[in-house]
Amino acid sequence: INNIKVFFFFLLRKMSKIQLKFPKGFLWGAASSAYQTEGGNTNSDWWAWEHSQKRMEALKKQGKEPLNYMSGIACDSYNRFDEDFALAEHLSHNAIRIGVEWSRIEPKEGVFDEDVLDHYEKMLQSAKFHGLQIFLTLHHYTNPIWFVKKGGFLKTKNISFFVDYAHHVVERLGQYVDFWVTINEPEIYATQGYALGIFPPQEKNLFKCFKVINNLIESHKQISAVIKIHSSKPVSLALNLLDFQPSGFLGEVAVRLMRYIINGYIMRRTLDYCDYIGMNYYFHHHLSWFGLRKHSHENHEKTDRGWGIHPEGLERVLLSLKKYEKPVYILENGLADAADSRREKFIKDHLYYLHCAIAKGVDVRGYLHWSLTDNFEWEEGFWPRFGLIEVDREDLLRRKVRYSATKYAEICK
Ligand code: IFM
Repeated sequence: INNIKVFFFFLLRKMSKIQLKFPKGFLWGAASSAYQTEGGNTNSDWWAWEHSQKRMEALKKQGKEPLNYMSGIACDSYNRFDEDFALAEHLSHNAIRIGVEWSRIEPKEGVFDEDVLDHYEKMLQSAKFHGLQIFLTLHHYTNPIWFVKKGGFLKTKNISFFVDYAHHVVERLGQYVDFWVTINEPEIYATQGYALGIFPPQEKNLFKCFKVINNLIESHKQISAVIKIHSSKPVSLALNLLDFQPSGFLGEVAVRLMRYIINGYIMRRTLDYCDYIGMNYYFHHHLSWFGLRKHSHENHEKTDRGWGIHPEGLERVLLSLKKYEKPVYILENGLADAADSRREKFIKDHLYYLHCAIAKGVDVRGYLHWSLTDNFEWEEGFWPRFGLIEVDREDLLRRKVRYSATKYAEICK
């Protein structure tokens, strides 16, 4: 019956301007992270890496200008957060995902900067003032330098430092937070940093990667226990879930395996410590036989980063979560699109398939587009433009609302 319903929705949508109804209380908004927007995070391992000789030389060898790959002042959101939240309100958002930066809050081991905590309190108050429910991320790829010197997440005994920091944040800022996000994309953090050698510390060691993943899982468990004591608000991680599609019998086997390992490993081990499922959706992989994979077909439409656009995959991923019987929030979904020529359709198509999943019984309660503003896209620097709002780097970081943002605003409204 559900399939027939979805089919007719599809037909009607093709034929007319049908309005899809989303559940009451659905959260609409955008997401960002501290390091990618704040600027000036000099105590962070990423900052140290961006300025390292090794990194600069590697960039020069590729004919790239190192300055374009340094976060620097980023979007200056450390100072301009109120302006950004006002724009989100103006765009009819009712929720926002933001982060706090550990290396600012605890620049030295055991030293918590009260001025910085006061600053973050003002930031959260501002988000509330602008009518936004807050998803607060505690860890989004970056660490204090002192923590990394101790071995970072490679060492199980270091988990306690992270938990201690989280404890401070929960006690000090918890009253403003509606949803906790402990760790953003632990699997991406670990694979990019410890298996593929892309993020700092640029290791290529599967054993270390696995160790880091397990220590992040343990960190999440311990922090969720702290949150249970000091805050009544729901907690989850932000997992980057992929859509895998098979071709041929061997492809089917590969897909099942990948779904079990890549999407399932952290999920299964943390589910009892999550009140909701927080997920990011960007990728589709077409598997023909084990080990051989393609992002998407050659001629498929792609984002500026070359990622295939597969909105229908979102429905498949969401349906795979139904069995867990937990509310789901999309904590990130977006595209690099400097010309803003694909974003409106991208958003509408993803929301259409999200709605299909709801119609088939998945309890999806919110959608946060990545990202509110253009920002520092990690190893790629500033060129990928993910923002609903452009940040003009040639004009004092002036914010300019993109056309697609106004179309998304109509839906939010
Ligand atoms: O910019 C990143 C974000 O920090 C984590 N998720 C994916 C985004 C786009 O690459």
